[in-house]
Amino acid sequence: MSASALIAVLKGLLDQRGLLTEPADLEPYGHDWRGLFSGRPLCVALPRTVEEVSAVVLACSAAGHAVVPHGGNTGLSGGATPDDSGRQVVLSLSRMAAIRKIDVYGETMEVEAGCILQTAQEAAQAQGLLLPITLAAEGSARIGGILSTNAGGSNVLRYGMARSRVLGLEVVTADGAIVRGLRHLRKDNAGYDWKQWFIGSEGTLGIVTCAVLQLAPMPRHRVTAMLAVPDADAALKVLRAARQAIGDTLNAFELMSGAALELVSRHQQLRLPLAHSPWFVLIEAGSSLPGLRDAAEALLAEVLERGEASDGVVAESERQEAELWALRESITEAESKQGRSVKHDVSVPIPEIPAFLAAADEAVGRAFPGTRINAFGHVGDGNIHYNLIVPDGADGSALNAVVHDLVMVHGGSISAEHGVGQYRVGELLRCKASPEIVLANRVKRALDPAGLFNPGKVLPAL
Ligand code: 2HG
Ligand code: ZN
Repeated sequence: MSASALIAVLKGLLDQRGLLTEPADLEPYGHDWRGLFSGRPLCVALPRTVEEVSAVVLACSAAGHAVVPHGGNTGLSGGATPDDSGRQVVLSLSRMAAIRKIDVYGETMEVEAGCILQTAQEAAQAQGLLLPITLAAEGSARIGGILSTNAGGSNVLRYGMARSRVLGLEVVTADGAIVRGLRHLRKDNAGYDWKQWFIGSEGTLGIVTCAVLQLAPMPRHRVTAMLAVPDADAALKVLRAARQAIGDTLNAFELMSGAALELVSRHQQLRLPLAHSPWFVLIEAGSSLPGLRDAAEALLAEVLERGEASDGVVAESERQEAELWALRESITEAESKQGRSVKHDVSVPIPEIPAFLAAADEAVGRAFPGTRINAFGHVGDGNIHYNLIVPDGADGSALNAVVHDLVMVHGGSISAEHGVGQYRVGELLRCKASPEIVLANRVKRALDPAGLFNPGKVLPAL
């Protein structure tokens, strides 16, 4: 079937606003947030129901055109950007954005894939509940993209990755079948837990259209503190002290280099509440029981006394809390204003963090003088964003190899929370053991034998 015939079929399946074909309308779907990846979609389909998603998938399959699912386009690995063949159909879930149900007894939410994370968070909060997925991009990221990439964020330490919130899923598979698994059950061992195949596989195995998410009680008290620490080793000591003192309440334990915060104060005009230090940590804890603030202040006094931290501030108001978080969450934007960056979203076992950082700094400094290291991350779960701001023309692949080889030496992963997309396919094949790649290819062939969904993402195209 020709491309124009497919467009005519899709027009017939969708309502008036359901298909974009004009170049100006396609433009935002042709590149990622960073402007690193670009492509040319044939058209953008915007279905309103799961039945329409199924019909679009079947039409594309019959016509031999690949489908590229698209959420809020906040990904950092190019997973939602089509190729430049001009043949791929982008499938945006943005019009399937309803919150279908909130169950206050079971603490669950049934939400469609196109719902923006922040909207879902606010709906949970209105019922006195917490949707504990927290990301810098939560104002634009959509539930479908978050689940398809198994997004992380700053609360993984307490609440786990996006995967761990999912009780039920509805997906459309490559044969157009609608698989309805929207169960609100914590316990469900009736056969394979197939929803896990679609979470984190970045739209390469099927289209997530709706999910049941496990919410949590909303902690009524919160405390946020920022500490200056001399080195990464001291940050781990503070983490251990915090785990022992207030561990069951710890939402987030973030690490930021002094260099990262220098970028933030330069480009975002945000003021640091503490004097310069090589490293900083940002700690957030939440509890429904009183006394958290006293415990946090005692913790601060203890780590200052032992010299594990050199300075610290506990937020006095919600506004100050927001200001502390703004520093952490502006790093990505400040980095993009500084220049071209080569990102590494890596994780290592927590005790390896200081040794990994030292080895990577040394190797990068030796092999690529002039590179500016922008290291920060979610140290409480071992995820470091080891980003390098490089001169134009720098060889990104060579930098990746140096950093990722060290990640492997330290027992880590080359993709902690941002997925593989198209950015890391080569490095995944290089770094992951071949039986794991063979297994992944077998799953891909079983669920999507014609390579309909998001070809070239996560794995090379079939
Ligand atoms: C964060 O932790 C995000 O702020 C973005 O995951 C990380 O820009 C990055 O590399
Ligand atoms: Zn992150």
